[in-house]
Amino acid sequence: MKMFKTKTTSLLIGLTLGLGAASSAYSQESLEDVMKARGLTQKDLLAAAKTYTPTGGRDEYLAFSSGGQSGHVIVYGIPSMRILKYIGVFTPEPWQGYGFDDESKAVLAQGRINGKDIVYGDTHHPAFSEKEGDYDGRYLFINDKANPRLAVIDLHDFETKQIVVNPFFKSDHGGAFVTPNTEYVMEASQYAAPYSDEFVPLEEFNSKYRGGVTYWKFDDKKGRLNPDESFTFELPPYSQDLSDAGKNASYGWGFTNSFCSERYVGGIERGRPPFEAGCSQKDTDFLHVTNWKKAAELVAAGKVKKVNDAYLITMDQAVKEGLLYLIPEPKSPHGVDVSPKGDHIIVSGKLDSHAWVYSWAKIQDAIKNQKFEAKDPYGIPIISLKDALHKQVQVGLGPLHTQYDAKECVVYTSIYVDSMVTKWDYCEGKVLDQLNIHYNIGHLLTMEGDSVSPDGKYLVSLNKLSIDRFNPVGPLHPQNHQLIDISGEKMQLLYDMPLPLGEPHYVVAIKADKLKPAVRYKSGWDSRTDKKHPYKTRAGREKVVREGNRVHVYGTVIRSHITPEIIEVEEGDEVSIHLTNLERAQDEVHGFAMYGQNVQLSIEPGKTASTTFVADKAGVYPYYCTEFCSALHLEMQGYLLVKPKGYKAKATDMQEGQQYTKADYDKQVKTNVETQAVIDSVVAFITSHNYKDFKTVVDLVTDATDQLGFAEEAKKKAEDFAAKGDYQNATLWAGQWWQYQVKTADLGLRAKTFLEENGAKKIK
Ligand code: RUQ
Ligand code: CUA
Repeated sequence: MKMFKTKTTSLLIGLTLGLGAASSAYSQESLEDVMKARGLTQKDLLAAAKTYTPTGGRDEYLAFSSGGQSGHVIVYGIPSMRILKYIGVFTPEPWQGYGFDDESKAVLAQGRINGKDIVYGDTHHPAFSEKEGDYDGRYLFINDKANPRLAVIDLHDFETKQIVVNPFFKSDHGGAFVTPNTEYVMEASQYAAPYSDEFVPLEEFNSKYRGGVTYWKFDDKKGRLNPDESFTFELPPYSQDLSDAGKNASYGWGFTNSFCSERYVGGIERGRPPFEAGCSQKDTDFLHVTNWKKAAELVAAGKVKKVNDAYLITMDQAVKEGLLYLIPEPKSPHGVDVSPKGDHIIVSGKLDSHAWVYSWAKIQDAIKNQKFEAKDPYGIPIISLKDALHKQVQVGLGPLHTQYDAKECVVYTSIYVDSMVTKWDYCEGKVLDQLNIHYNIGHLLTMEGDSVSPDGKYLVSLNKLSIDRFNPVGPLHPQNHQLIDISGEKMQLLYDMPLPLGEPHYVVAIKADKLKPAVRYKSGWDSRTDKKHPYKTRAGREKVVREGNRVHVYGTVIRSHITPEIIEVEEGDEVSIHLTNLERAQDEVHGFAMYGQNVQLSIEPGKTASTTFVADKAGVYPYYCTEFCSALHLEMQGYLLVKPKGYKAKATDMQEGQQYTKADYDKQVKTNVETQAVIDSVVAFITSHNYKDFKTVVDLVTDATDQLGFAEEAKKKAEDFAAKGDYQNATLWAGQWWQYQVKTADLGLRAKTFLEENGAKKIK
């Protein structure tokens, strides 16, 4: 222990004197040597130079990927392809305390279905909030296909704030797609089912099973979806698929694909041919065109009835009001993607080799002139293909999704069966370039590719299979995201990134500088409700409040202790521990884990997080901080003592492990005086520079000042005990005084380093 102290002190001094004097040991090898040793070509080097991001470097774009079956969202940088974060959405995630603290448990509980906790999601399509059709960097939405739900993630802190359950569907796929001013978020069903939770035999499929598309109203002020103002279009049981919101020319409209418009129901065990046979008989399926703008007006005017406590626009009403049309589209289509100007809509059929380009102007004409070729069995008018089609273009076998380039008329379509990306011109209808990928591409994304102003630059191919691309890791392979440079005429493959967390279906990428994430919360903040936490606690105000057998602990965490360090309750008590992180400095997160109670919190600076459990068994329950937050992190610990009912204390005094004398006290004080000299020199450096111009440094200095204040208090206690000749307590408090000094110095040194690295100017 003593040795450690001296070591730390000299370390501090060392840091103060000569920081940044390392880095001399680069060997003399040349680029050619490395190329030879690793078997790299010129082309490889070029690709590497386009993705390599030197230490400290940042990415130009941030990609938000669906986490597939993991129920999370994965955030990575482009072009470096470095993973930056997993965001817990539908699934508990212990690092973030998601699904472990009371606050996030309440978010997950919003996603219960029929009273059942659903603790995973099959996430498919993330979507950014938009302003005038451009990503505004404020929110991200994502759907869960298995349990028809949508989640709202606030990009101010990258946390999930809300989960809503669809009031009608039993699965979804065509979500999340956002209207140009985030008025609504689209969620289309996938597998038709009855709208009620009752049993309905499959024999009644055509009459009682339904699909649909829900437009979830987004309340921009609250940053939450509002079920009370949301509405759903009842649709035929056609297995609705992907959707997209119209923009510019097609603003106010939404587009939703379908497959299996045959309405075929399989049943191998009943002797019926399987779904796949009956669902691919017809040459075309239907694109559903819905007018959400007019529908919203009907809802506002009180003209739409509620079913299941939510607005439902029946097919009859939609047809009568002219809100719903069908257009034939290629066999078993998948993606539907509206062009940036909103004047074209591209659909590809998985079982076709063409991409079909529809003209919005033609569709509008047909609607205006009430020119329909027929009605479907539910009375919905069908616009004929020739009255809607602009072009049919041969792009390859199994086209799925299309993304737009910054260059007008240029798009990229993923070709699943042929495993390639086709670059083509949808105005002229000609193929421009093709690139093989490995293997079986699903979605693809270009930078800001589904906004009104795509950036082009990079394309990421989301491959369903990775087969032999990476070191084998057993039968379950990672997915492969391949980065492609699309800035030139020819596409160039740059990089393979394995993604080992579920099957990410879709990814959206945003210019990094559009995001303004916080580094801390306002002190005592409930991050899930975005309000002051009712149990927020300030330094020195920690307390334990008991009402009957309900115990609330108002605690704090700061380097390097948890207050309280000893919590005493009785067997059978229901205990809530609320911890507020008092730090302001960036990245000073504390964790909180406890033996045997399924407790793991992540308490970021400013946050208050709570855990509630019943202390049903008498015993000793150590707890500690789970983030290596300082040199004395391991000592950031405590005990929950659950006493048997009616327990009477037997022992009197603590059994001290060590006795201290005046000599020990003097030695500690000497160390402290030396440490103070280090602190003073750091302070002198900081205050002699324009540190106030650096927000990060100001925060560090605020925290350091706090710690120094605590050091003062501890110093006073030590001196009082010494004056009374109680060298036991005097030495211990002198030790605590030193602890606060170390933390002050640590913060100070970080501030000093920051100033040095960011070109602070000397002012005196
Ligand atoms: S999916 S590979 Cu969007 Cu769910 Cu297309
Ligand atoms: Cu706080 Cu470790």
